[in-house]
Amino acid sequence: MTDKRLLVSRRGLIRAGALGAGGLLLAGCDRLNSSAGFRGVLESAQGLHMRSQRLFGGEALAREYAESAMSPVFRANGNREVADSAYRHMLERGFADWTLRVDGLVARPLALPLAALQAMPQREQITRHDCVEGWSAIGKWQGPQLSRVLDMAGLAERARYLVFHCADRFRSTPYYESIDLVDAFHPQTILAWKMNGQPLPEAHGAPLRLRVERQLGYKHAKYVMRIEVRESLDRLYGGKGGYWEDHSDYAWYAGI
Ligand SMILES: Nc1nc2c(c(=O)[nH]1)N[C@H]1C(S)=C(S)[C@@H](COP(=O)(O)O)O[C@H]1N2
Ligand SMILES: [Mo]
Repeated sequence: MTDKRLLVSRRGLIRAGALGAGGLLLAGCDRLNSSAGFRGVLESAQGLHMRSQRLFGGEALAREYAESAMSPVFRANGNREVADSAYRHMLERGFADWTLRVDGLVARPLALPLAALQAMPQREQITRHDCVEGWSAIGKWQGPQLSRVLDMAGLAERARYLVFHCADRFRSTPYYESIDLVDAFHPQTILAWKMNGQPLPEAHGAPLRLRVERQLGYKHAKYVMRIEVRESLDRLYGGKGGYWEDHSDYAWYAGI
C-alpha cells in the first residue's frame, strides 16, 4: 500500500527509482519489472472496469502497417501552436515541470511527470489517421497504454467517460474531447509522447496526445494536460463531449 501511495507523487516516483537517469528509457521495461514498487502498481489493476457501453465490436483492432507504409509527410492540423503562456514556459523548459493530471471519479488522483509516462511499458503502433476534412496519413506512435494509467488511478464505480482537457483554444474556448470506457481500455489507445521515432513536436501535440485508433482525427486530442473521469458529459462546455461536437456538427462517436 505504501508503495502505491508513494508512486502517485513525483517524489515517490523518484524514490522508486523510476525517474532521473538519462538511460532509463532504453531499459525502461526491465527496470520497471525489477522494481517492487512499480510491480505493485502494475499488478494492482483492479479487475475489469470496462462496462458494456457498446453491445459488440469493442475489441476490434485498427489496422497496423509496416514501416514502409509510413507517410513521408504527416500534416499537422487544427492548432499547431499553443498560445497559453504557462504552456510556452513549459515547452521552453522541455516540459521538465509538466505533469499529466488524472482526476475526477478516481480513487487516487495522479500528477504524472513526462518521465513517469516514458518509464512505463510502451506500445508502438503504425496506424492511419483519418481527418474528416479529407486527408489521411500513416504514422508511428509510441506511449503507454491509457489503460495502465487508469489502473494506477483506479476508476470509481460510477465512471463512464474520460475527458481530455487540452492546453490550446479556438478563440477563447479550450479544446477538449471525450471517449467512453470501451475506447479508454482498448489496447491501441495510448498516450503518445513519440511520433515517428521522435518526441512529439509542438505542431503534433507536445508533450502528450491521445491516440484512439478506431476514431476519426478530431478525437485524438493534442496538448493533453488533464484527464477527468466523469459519469456524464452534461454541464461541460456545450455538453456534447468535444470542441467540434459543440461547435460544429461532428458526431461524438466517430468510430470508423
Ligand atoms: N488539442 C487539439 N487537439 C486536436 C486538434 C486541435 O486543434 N487541438 N485538432 C484535431 C484534428 S481535427 C485532427 S485531424 C488531429 C490532427 O493531428 P495532427 O496535427 O497531429 O495531424 O488532431 C486533433 N486533435
Ligand atoms: Mo481533423
